[in-house]
Amino acid sequence: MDVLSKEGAVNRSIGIASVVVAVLLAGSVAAQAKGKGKALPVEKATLTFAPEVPPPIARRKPALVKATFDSAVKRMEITQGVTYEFWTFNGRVPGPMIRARVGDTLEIHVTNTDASGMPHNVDFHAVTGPGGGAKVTTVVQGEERVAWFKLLHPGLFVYHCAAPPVMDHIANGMYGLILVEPEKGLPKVDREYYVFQSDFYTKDAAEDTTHLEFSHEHGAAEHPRFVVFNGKAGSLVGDGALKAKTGEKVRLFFGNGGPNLISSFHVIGEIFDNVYREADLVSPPAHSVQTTLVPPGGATVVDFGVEVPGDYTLVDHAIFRIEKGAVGFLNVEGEPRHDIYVSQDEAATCEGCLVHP
Ligand SMILES: [Cu+2]
Repeated sequence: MDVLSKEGAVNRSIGIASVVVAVLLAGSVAAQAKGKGKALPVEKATLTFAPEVPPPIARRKPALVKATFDSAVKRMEITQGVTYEFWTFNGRVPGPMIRARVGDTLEIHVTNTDASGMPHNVDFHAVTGPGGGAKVTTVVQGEERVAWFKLLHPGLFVYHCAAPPVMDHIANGMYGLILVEPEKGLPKVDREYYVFQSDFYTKDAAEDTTHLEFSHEHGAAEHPRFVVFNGKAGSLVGDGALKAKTGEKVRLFFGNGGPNLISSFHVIGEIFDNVYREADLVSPPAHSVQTTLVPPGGATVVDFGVEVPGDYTLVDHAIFRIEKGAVGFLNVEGEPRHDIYVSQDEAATCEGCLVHP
């Protein structure tokens, strides 16, 4: 099997463990895909980084969907001019987004290139079984583990590292989203984006510092220095802003890694046409919603049409958090709609305004 062909990085016991896992899944799609019985189509997952979303699933039958997650520590900006040692999946925060379909089997390869020697793993909230897969995907530097998980429930799910201490692995950036489409897929929209909120905790430092370090103590006290979208203050500002045109329907796949804060997710100037509350893609969505709650380890899917051109602001409506980075923009281009939004005077911007550019 391919797990054994990896250039000596995988030891024999891991190979045997993988065989055992595959045998235990005998009769399952994973075993079938390995030549026992009717083969399932095998496809490599299209992995995207926020704010990009993998394309909708066109097929209407189950498949074996393969993905590889590598864990590593990487120094990147957390806000302009200030770096932080993030713990990452595939070198980014949040990690890649996976898109699959209910009934698919996820074949996940988990590797570790973290020179610190820390173990890492993946707990997929989309997975049914102990630890969401964490228990069978724990790896240290140079190892690879493979596991097969049948995706029994549709929904938008968070995944995260759950190696001990779990709060440190989440607080440092090891999370992301997996979308499991319902059998018939999701209603078509014009644009889809991946937005992920999280809070970061750093040691006290001088105002002019250019590097910040993690503080477990501030995490335990739930005292964040940053609350951000897509891993960095300002990731959805300026050139990073999301884009749309008037008349289009926009969908946001929104997750919250926490580790501590519940998001009161709101888009200033918009009302959500559809909210798939708690990312439940089975029940009918709620309509005409202003703000929706997204807990740590939870997600939501919101759809809205954009009618009026201009800048729309993504916030956590626990509004002090915009000073900690929880603000982003959606720029909408198009012709004015004076039948919907009109004023006597031109728009004016207040000095220092963080939400109305
Ligand atoms: Cu980890």
